[in-house]
Amino acid sequence: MFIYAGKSLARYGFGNDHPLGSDRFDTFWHAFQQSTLPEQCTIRTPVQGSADDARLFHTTEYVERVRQLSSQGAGMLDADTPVFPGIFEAALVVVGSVLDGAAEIVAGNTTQAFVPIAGLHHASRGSSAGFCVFNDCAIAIEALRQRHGIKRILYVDIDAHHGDGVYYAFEEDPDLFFIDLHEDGRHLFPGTGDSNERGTGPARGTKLNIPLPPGAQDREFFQHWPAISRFLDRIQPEFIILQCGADCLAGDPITHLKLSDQVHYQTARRLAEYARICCDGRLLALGGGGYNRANIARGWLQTIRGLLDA
Ligand code: V1S
Ligand code: ZN
Repeated sequence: MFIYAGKSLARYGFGNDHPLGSDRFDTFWHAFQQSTLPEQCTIRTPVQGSADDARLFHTTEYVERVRQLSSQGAGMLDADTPVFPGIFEAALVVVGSVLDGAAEIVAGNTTQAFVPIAGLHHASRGSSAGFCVFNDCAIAIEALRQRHGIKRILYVDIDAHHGDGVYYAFEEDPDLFFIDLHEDGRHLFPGTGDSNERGTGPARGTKLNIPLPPGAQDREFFQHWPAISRFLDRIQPEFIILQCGADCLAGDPITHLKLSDQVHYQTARRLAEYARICCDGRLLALGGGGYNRANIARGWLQTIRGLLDA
C-alpha cells in the first residue's frame, strides 16, 4: 500500500484556532511511525497538482479565484474556509497526491493507497465549502474517467458530514455508485443526505444515503450493512474510493456521533475484500475530517490496518 506523507501535505490547514488545524498531518504521521504499519507500506512523497488537475472538476473561474485570493493571502473563501498565503498551492498538493495515488493504482504499481488530509468532499464545481477548497474526491472521479478510461466507480464516505459536493455533482450519473453514512443533516452541516436522496433520472437507485442520529453507536452503524451488502452485490465497480473521515468517532469536538474505530477497520476491510472480488483490489482511501487529534490517529490507522488485513 502507498501512503502519501510529507511536509507539503501538512500545509493544508487553517491554523490552530480552526478545527482543521495545521497539526493534523503531524498527529497522523507520529502515530503511524510509532506503529508496525510502516513495515507493510511504501511511503510516497506528496505531489504538487496543477490548475489543470483542479479543472478536471472545478470551473476555470473558481480555480482562478482561489489563485487570486491565495496571492492576496487573506480573506474568506466561504464562512468556514479562511484564505492563507499559499492556500492555492497547498490545496493543489492534496489534489496532486490523490491523482498520483489513483494513477499508481491504475498502472498496477500498487492496489491500495492512502492520502491523509485529502477527502475534501464539500467543494462544488464553482465554490469552496466547509473547509474544502478543491474537491479531491470528485477530481479523482473525473480523472479516472477522463485520463484512465474507468467509468464505473464506487465512492464510500463515512465522514460524519454528508459528502454533498460529490453527491450533487454526480446525482444524475448512473455509473457513480455512492454510499454515505453520516450524521443526520437535520442536526449537522451541510444539512443534506436524507435517505430519499437515491440519485435522479437514469441514476435513480445508484446512491445510498444513510443518516445516523446524533449519539449513534457502532450497533446503529453496522445495522445498515446488510442493506449495503445487497447494494454492493448488484453493482460492478472498476475502482473504489473510500473517504474515511475520523469525525464520526466519539469525542469529536464538532460532531455528535459516538462511533468507535471498529467502523474504520471493518469498513476498510470489507471494502478491500469486496474490491479483490470485483476490481483487482483497486482502492484509494482519503483521510477526510476528524478534529479530535487522538481520533485522527486511531481512525486513519485502523483504516490502513483494515485495508492491509484484507
Ligand atoms: N459541523 C461543523 C462545523 N464547525 C465549524 C467551525 C467551528 C469552529 C470554527 F472556528 C470554525 C468552524 N464549521 C462547521 C461546518 C463545516 C464543517 C466542515 C466539515 C468538513 C469535513 O469534515 O466534512 C471534511 C474535511 N459549518 C457550519 O456548521 C456552518 C456555519 C454554519 C457554522 C460555523 N460558522 C463558522 C460558519 C457557518
Ligand atoms: Zn466531516
